[in-house]
Amino acid sequence: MDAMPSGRSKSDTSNTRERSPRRSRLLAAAVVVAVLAGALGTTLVLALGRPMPSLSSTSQSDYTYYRSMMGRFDAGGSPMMGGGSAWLTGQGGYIWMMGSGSLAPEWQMGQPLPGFMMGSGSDMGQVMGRLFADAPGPRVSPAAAAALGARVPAGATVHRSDNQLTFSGRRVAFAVLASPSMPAENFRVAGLTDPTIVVPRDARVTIDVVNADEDMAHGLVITSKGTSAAPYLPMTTAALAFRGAAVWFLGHPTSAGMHEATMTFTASTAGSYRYVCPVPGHAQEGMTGAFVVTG
Ligand SMILES: [Cu+2]
Repeated sequence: MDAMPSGRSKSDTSNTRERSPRRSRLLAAAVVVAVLAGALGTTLVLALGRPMPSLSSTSQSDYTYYRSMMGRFDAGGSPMMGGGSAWLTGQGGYIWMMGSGSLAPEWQMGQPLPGFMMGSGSDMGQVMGRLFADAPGPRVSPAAAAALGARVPAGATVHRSDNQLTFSGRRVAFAVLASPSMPAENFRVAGLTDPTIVVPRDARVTIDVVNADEDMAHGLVITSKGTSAAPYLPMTTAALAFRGAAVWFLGHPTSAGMHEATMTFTASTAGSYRYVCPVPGHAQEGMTGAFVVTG
């Protein structure tokens, strides 16, 4: 796994999102908190301006794991744990780190992870993969994952010469393996690599995502735009195409198996979209493909 992909341009890492009025109003208060929090200053300024979604029932167990992991940092007497500790361990910090059905984790949009979490590592995907290796949730064996990545889903037609997978019905379900062919960064779907996926409008889409990479976090997000504007950080310029169309990241495997998560959404608007791995740099390295909703 090449932790430092070539071809990054400095401009790709700039944060071009617009500040909302709500966020602006909160800036003054956020700066005060940021001073207290020291190393987490930038984190807090950005995070406090966001709406706070409620956690779904499925994310509650993740949140419990998250709080316990962050508590270990706190107990270790990390120097950053001044005013930032409660915030980062709380729901705001959880969303900052883990994302939601509509909000990207800030670290996948170019904000640095807190230094105390990075340790001696420098690659955010590797750090998150390691921190969340023991996170709760479904696991699959490597053999079962390989079978999922090769399986042609019900109701789908494989067009191998076009590298395309086409669904005809309104019930769409398929599995995606993230980075099964290391060191290549790509997705495996129905035996294809980064295929174009075609579904009819209003299809109810369920995607099973498995992280098959031994030392790296990966995710799968369907974006409203292509990746060309910000190839290193696609989520800085592209919103989610459909609410819920995101598995922001999965930790790397352990002896318990590979992490698996499921997203479900309705492909309500015809158009051409992209699926990407939102971890910085991964789409640029090849973890992306077209997602087409026919009218
Ligand atoms: Cu990835």
